[in-house]
Amino acid sequence: MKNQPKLYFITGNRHKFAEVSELFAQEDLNYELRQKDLNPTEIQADTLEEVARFKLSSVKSKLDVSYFIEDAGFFVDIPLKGFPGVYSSYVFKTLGNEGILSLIKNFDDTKAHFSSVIALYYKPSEQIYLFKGRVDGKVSSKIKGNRGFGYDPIFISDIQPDKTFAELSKLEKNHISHRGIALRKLIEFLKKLN
Ligand code: ITT
Repeated sequence: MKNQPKLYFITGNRHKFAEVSELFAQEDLNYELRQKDLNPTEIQADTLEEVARFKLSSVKSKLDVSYFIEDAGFFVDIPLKGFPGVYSSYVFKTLGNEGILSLIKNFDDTKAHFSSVIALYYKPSEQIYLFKGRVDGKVSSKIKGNRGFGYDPIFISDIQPDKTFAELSKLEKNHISHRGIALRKLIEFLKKLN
C-alpha cells in the first residue's frame, strides 16, 4: 500500500463521517481519510461560515496535519424564515423532527434547504479554504424513512420529490446533498494539488 498523507475529518458525528468516507472511497485521491473527534468549539453566530471558521481554528493547536471540519444546518425558509439554521444542533436535541412538524402543521406550502460549509486547513500552505453546498426542497408532512440522521426523515429535495432523505441510500443522498456538493468541491481542490 502507498504511504499516503493523512487527512483528518474532525467530527463527532459518525453518520457524517460515513457519508464523507463513502464519497472519498469513490475517488482516486492520494490521501488516507481518518476521523478524529476533538470536540471543536461551536460558537453561536449568524452564518455557518463563521461557525465553520471558528470550529476549524479551535482545534488547530491539537493537529500537525491537514484537516477539515464541516458545519451543516437545516433551514425552513417558509414558514419559519430559516429556523433552525445555525441553531440546528440544539433544536434537533430539544424539539426534534416532531417539534418542527408541529410548528408548521397549519401550512400547506413549505420551503426548506440544507447547507454545508466545509473548512479545510491545508498544512503545506497553512491556508484555510471553504467549500459550500446547498440542496433545496420542502418539509415532509410526516416523518418518513429510517436511513440517514438528524432532519433527514422530514426533508424532501426538489431533485428527488418522491422520497425523504431518510429513504435514500448513502450513495443517493451523497449524489444530491449539501454535504455531497461541498465535498466534491473539496475533492476537486485536493486533486488539483496532487
Ligand atoms: P460535528 O461533530 O461534525 O459538528 P454535528 O452533529 O454537531 O457534528 P452540525 O453542527 O454540522 O453537526 O449539524 C447541526 C445539526 O444539523 C446536526 O445535529 C443534525 O441534526 C443536522 N444535520 C446536519 N447535517 C444533516 C444531514 O445531512 N441530514 C440531516 N440532518 C443534518
